[in-house]
Amino acid sequence: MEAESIELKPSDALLIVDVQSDFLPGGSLAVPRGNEVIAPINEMIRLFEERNMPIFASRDWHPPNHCSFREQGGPWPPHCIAQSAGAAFPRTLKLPARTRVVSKAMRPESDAYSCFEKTALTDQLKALGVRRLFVAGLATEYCVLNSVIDALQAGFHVLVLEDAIRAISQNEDDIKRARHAMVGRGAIWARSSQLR
Ligand code: VGL
Ligand code: ZN
Repeated sequence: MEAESIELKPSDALLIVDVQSDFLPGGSLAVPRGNEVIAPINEMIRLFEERNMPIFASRDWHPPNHCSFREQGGPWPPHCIAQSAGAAFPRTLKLPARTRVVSKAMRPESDAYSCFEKTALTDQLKALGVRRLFVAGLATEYCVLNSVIDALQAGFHVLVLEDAIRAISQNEDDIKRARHAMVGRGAIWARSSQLR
């Protein structure tokens, strides 16, 4: 059976979560097959560009002494240090110049998996009249999960594009748990090829 198509509406926005070089193969906190999100995201960018609809890209933008780094007692290797090559969006990701960039977790003492945490994203979206978000990016069980939960909490309709997200964990149960946490709160699971 063919999946239903999803018609884009003027009140939609695309939210690309943390597609940064450090999260791609070869990066310091590589998400396995993270590079596979780029092609479907580029296709969605094209659709949103055609209609001149909002495109947001979040980025992890840590100071060199960030609390999530192992040297500081955190769980992660250093990654996405502000201004570094690893924090940059990859050249293969075709972000238009008008993309609204949301930087997060910029202070040494606090981490933020959600791009809504201590950012102006909710206000920016509401100011643009956005009601529905198409979410893609990295990583499924961290920043995608927490951003989707906060988006739903803020009252947005959320579609998660399953072919345009990848997880750090390769454990199917972890991935299932993340999906259930999103769908259980009202997120819609979809594929980028359904967008029209
Ligand atoms: C992320 C781990 C650490 C993410 C950010 O973007 O999912 N994961 N920092
Ligand atoms: Zn981080």
